[in-house]
Amino acid sequence: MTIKLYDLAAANPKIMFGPFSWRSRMALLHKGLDFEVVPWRWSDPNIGPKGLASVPVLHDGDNWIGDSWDIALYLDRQYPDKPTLMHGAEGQAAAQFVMSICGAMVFPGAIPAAVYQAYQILDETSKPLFRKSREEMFGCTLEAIHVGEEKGKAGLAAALVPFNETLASAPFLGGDSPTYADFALFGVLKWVDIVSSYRVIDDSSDVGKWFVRLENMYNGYARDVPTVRNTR
Ligand SMILES: N[C@@H](CCC(=O)N[C@@H](CS)C(=O)NCC(=O)O)C(=O)O
Repeated sequence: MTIKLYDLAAANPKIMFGPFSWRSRMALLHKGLDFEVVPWRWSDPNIGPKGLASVPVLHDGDNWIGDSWDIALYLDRQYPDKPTLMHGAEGQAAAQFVMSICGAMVFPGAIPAAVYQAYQILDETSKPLFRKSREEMFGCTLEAIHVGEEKGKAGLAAALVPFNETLASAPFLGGDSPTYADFALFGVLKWVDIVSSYRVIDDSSDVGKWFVRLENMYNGYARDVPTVRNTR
């Protein structure tokens, strides 16, 4: 049975943009496993026999896994003969460090550009659920968080400074080839990229060049997905 990965979908189900799900998508691609992405909306029922309430969810045989980090650990454990996502404890620590920086800096830098744009592409049933949960989380309205293109680009660029410095001297956070540390950051940026009406990432920066490098890998999988800019 083909592996299934549930991802967050817009009103147009071809547009799937969950930041954590993108971490898992890249992990599956890196391992060279066949998989199918299943669109899931905020208004849909919980997923699988365990009633998992957030995406990504990975369904592989009898296994249902409902957290992106657990999915990464599972894939390396279950498929040790495929390319590794993390080289043991050292690689896991590096990936967790990147995830922490994403939580502390990259998400806060990206949210003003992305969150209201993400809301606007949802189906009408999901919109109020998303608005309520996010407004409770941020303590203000989605409109109050939202910034336009100039501030959106500048806010994200400021949050990416440490990564620019790293990627100026290595093609990937993992060194010569990507590891889960790369996918942890890429997931957040692909979310912003998919939901935004303009290209938020500066393609001329070292992070921008790295982003394009990853988009082009795995037969251009990430490059070729539907976004709000290429899908009507
Ligand atoms: N810790 C989870 C977080 C996943 C998460 O927050 N997913 C969001 C989408 S970006 C979600 O599915 N939210 C649904 C909800 O809260 O109802 C992971 O890394 O997989």
